[in-house]
Amino acid sequence: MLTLALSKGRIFEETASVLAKAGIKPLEDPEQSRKLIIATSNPEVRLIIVRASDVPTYVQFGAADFGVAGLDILLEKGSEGLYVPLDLGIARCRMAVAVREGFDYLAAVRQGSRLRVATKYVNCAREHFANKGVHIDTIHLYGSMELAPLVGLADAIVDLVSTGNTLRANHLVEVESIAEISARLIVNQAAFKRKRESIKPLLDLWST
Ligand code: PRT
Ligand code: MG
Repeated sequence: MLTLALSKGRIFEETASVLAKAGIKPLEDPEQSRKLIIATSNPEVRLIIVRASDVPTYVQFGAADFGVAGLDILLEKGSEGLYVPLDLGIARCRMAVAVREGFDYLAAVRQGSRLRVATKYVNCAREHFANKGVHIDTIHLYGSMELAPLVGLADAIVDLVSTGNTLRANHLVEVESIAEISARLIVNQAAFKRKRESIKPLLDLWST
């Protein structure tokens, strides 16, 4: 039996076509069902539904053999114990720095001001600004980062942007791009050795 860890929402939706390539069809829709373990048309493959940021944890500990995780999550949490063989090219976006319209970010950086940065990607933010030589205080949020600059909680945010609609709707502007993001297949290293015969054909299908 192979266990694949996925998160609901865009990762599940966009992974469906990748799974279909290998003839794997979930027997229930996780958006409708409350089940956290979902059987598939392939009796040897089941899905577990977890929070996006928990996918690497399940795979690292071998509770799932493989999973689909955004590069954002991997950059933030590291990928120790994981084999990351494939960029699935789905759930694309970019990690970026954004500020309130009218906030003079370049001037703040030039003046060496200490910036307050709200984000769920604290490690990525620290690394990005350290590389620029900009001092920051990070404020760790779990969602709705876009609100922080509007109510004076932060000068800037580090968040994911795809269409840019959320930034525009909240009068924020992107001032720097940090990384291009897409979803990666991650595999437990021990499982990859032990279950190579069942995992390898899937990897071959998905890498073409
Ligand atoms: O929502 P929840 O708190 O449960 O978890 P999550 O937000 O981590 O999961 P989910 O399903 O929203 O995202 C899963 C993965 O999808 C992320 O880890 C990314 O790798 C990828 N992804 C791709 C995105 C986006 N695009 C994206 N646009 N994740 C989030 N967003 C959000 C972004 O944070 C911002 O609030 O969408 C908003 C911006 O979108 P635009 O189109 O308005 O620019
Ligand atoms: Mg989300």
